Amino acid sequence: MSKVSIIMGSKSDFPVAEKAIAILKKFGVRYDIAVASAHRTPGRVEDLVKGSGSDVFIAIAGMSAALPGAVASFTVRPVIGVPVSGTMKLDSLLSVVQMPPGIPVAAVGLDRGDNAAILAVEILSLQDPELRSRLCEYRLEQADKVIADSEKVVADAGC
Ligand code: RP5
Repeated sequence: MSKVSIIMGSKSDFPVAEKAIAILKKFGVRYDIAVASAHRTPGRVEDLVKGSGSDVFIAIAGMSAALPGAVASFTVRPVIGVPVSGTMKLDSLLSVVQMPPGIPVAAVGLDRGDNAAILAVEILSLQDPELRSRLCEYRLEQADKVIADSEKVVADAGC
């Protein structure tokens, strides 16, 4: 059974979903993915959420991005919203962040499918020590990269 369900408001959101998929694959977390629009197919959103056995949802949407909030309205499991950047940028960001009291959505930055997946893995790691140790390794990998980048910048600058 999937641990994370990714729902996109449109197929056009797939490039953002791909970032989440890459992280979930890296951590060996089972996931499923579907397209369901809060405005165009509200009943499908409800069916998908209520029929899902996943522990965490990642909802990806742009423009008037109601999808993460709609997903949250059908479950008490954590929902991570990913605003997709369009021409206006702030529209989707504010739509995801500005939830009314009582129905929270954890919002990540514009197009940050990767961060949504990392946050999902962090939530799952609360009950999974193996996942937690992989997260610690991932942090070390990032730190090593910063140090390597710094050394390269210094070398390239001829300091
Ligand atoms: C939103 O509207 C979708 O999540 C997408 O980001 C945006 C545009 O959708 P399409 O017109 O590409 O289907 O509902």
